[in-house]
Amino acid sequence: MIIFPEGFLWGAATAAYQIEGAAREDGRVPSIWDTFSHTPGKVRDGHTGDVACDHYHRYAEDVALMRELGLRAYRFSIAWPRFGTPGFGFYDRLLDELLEAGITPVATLYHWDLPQSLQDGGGWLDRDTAYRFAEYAAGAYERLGDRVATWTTLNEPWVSAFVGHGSGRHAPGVGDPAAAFTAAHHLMLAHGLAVQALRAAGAGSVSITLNLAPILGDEEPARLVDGLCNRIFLDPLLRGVYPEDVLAHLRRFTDVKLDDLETIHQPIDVLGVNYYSPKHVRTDPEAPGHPEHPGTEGIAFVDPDGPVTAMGWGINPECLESLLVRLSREYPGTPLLITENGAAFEDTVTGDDRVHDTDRVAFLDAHVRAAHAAIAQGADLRGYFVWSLLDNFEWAHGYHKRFGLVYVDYETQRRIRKDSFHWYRDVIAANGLR
Ligand code: GBH
Repeated sequence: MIIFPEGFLWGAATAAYQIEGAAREDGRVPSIWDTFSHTPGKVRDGHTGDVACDHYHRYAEDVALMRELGLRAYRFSIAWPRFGTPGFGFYDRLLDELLEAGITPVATLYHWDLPQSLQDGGGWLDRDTAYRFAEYAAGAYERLGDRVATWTTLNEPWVSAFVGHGSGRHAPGVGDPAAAFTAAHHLMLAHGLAVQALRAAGAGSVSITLNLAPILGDEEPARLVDGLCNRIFLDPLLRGVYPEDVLAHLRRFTDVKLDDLETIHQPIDVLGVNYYSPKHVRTDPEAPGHPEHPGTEGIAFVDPDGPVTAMGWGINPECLESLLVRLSREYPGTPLLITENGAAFEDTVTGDDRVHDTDRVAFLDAHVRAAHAAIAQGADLRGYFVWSLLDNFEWAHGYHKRFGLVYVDYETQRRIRKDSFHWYRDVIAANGLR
């Protein structure tokens, strides 16, 4: 038997734009993802988050599913575009429902839905956006702080910076290396200012979630790419410095003002880790570099040679284990939460109304075991959240990729529990697996 520490936080995660819908209700203002998804050619088949899983109206049914799963915690995001509007009351209702069900709420303040009005003023390329974010954080705390257990400032600043501004595959769709690095720094500043604002308002537990990827392959390029993906956030957040090699990239591409490290280096109570797959690199003098990794001329990003998910991402649970062990050794003293782990596969509903997602069960099973192995090696891991509770709007892939424990029929909004839902319920009930 593999048994987790008592009080281990078994959870599931979602994000506002991916599930809520109700995009024009109760005063919600447009975000960069409304603009982006409504721009032809940006999202597969022109899908948008206008309706999504209609969770804004169906939250009670969805919390009932969480209760049935036995979730100890639920990680959701608050839509900045609803802040200061009557629709913000949605989070009052959601939180009350969660607490009623005995589920611990973990709230993320920014999961990529920047108000379009702020984008029009420069978005993350403008320092001022970081100050606006801190004001929003304080205001959200004032409204909801009595019921949220842990506040997460940002979800995956790497994606906001380098996918949003480097390759432009995500909103706001900018393709400019200078913009990517500038956004990365301003996101870090926003985090630091928001932590200060949350603390001043009385918040107890504060965190940030990073997507971290072990980099496999030739040593020299692996080290460089590790800097650009992982240490560029870990070191300022947890050590108060930009590593020398990363600083060289920042300085090569941008003249943004960088002397904010004291502000960025705020103590946090827990580090959220989103883990999906490692990246593989190789030295290749011919390689042009990768738009999401500016500064990688001469480095080839290669496809994994083992099994992959429907996203084409390699399946590698050992890398979750090594990542957690590395974090606990190189950045000791900060408890860890796996705030996302999961996989998309081609799910089909069978005649008897079931979804036999054996591949997802195997994926989750292997990663839960890897998490346990990391704990056995001393990693201070406090919880594990599956991405995702529900199938949802998978950004540029629209509704074509399904990550949920629960299948969503987007025609009827009917929810169908997948086999992985039943598997996870058993894991939570046993606090482990055999
Ligand atoms: C998360 O981001 C998001 O937080 C969430 O909203 C989203 O729905 C979920 O994941 C699923 O996509 O091409 O093999 O090198 C995921 C961040 C960064 C993970 C890029 C995969 C590329 C893997 N992703 N990474 S690979």
